[in-house]
Amino acid sequence: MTSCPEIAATMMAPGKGILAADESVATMSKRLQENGVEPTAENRRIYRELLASAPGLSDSVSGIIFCDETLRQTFGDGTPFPLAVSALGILPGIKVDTGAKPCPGLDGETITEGLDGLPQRLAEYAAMGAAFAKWRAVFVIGEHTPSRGAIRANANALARYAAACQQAGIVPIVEPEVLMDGAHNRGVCRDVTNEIHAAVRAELALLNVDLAGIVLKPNMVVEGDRYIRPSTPEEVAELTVAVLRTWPDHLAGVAFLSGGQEPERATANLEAMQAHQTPWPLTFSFGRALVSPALSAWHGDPDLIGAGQEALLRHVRANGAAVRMRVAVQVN
Ligand code: 5MM
Repeated sequence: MTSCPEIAATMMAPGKGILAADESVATMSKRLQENGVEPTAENRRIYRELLASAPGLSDSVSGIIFCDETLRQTFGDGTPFPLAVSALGILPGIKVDTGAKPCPGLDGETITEGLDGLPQRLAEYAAMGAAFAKWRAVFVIGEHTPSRGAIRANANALARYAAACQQAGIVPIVEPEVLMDGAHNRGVCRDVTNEIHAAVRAELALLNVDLAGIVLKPNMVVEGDRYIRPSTPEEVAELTVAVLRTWPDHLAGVAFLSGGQEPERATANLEAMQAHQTPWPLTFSFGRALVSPALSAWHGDPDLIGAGQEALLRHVRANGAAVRMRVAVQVN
């Protein structure tokens, strides 16, 4: 059996990132409808097959995160998704949280759920071929948020999830996301992200999670979407890397979420990060910044599957190229 550190190293292969195609049924249905596509299970399946089968995707993508529905579906030729993507040289992953729900006791804040029965679900996903998993905790910057209670509760849940994954031989992607919503500047985002990462690290340590066998999926440190001046890629990179330096050298790697940034901005920020020397690789695990252009280009038209794939590949290649800038820096 391949160990978690070995799988994590494959996920962080030089020049590659991870595609987040794990929208829940509700989110995916909403996005299909926004693009004029009927939100049926079959249309969700066709769309995910469009993404996963884009020619040459594995040149820049090491893994794809799916949701439960997709993992149980098949390609048009009848091959189950996990086996089909494995045959294409891509690791299949599974989102195992069941969503961020209102947290009792914490007005307006959420706790991500999904721990009940998790070991059993992980065993089933492993048998289906899943190599890694994902769990996302969500934090909102407000006048009094995120509270210490929300940070501690979500950090603990992330650690329990991560420990359960490693016990099942599945690499956990640990995703603490500070949303971009708000009028705060990037310094506030840095401070909040720092506090959350410290809590997550402490909880991971208490449950003996091996950092060499996890992939951290954080937000970039950016200003809120209602702040007056957008930060430059260099400013984003400097603060983001400063926060990440609090993680030990043996962390397998960092794969950023895009968080609603324009695709070009997310890529430029990722590229700027590569100028910083770090003990772990920095890559992408974008959702919207990769799949939104593909969804708009396809918009449910069977004749436009190729156009959807081309839109995906354009963005995937751009991010792969951004990540390879670092490889060039390291080699020289
Ligand atoms: C693809 O969206 C993921 C699942 O979202 P829902 O459970 O809300 O439907 C999401 O967790 C995603 O993997 C991360 O937020 C990263 O995606 P972005 O678009 O922020 O890069």
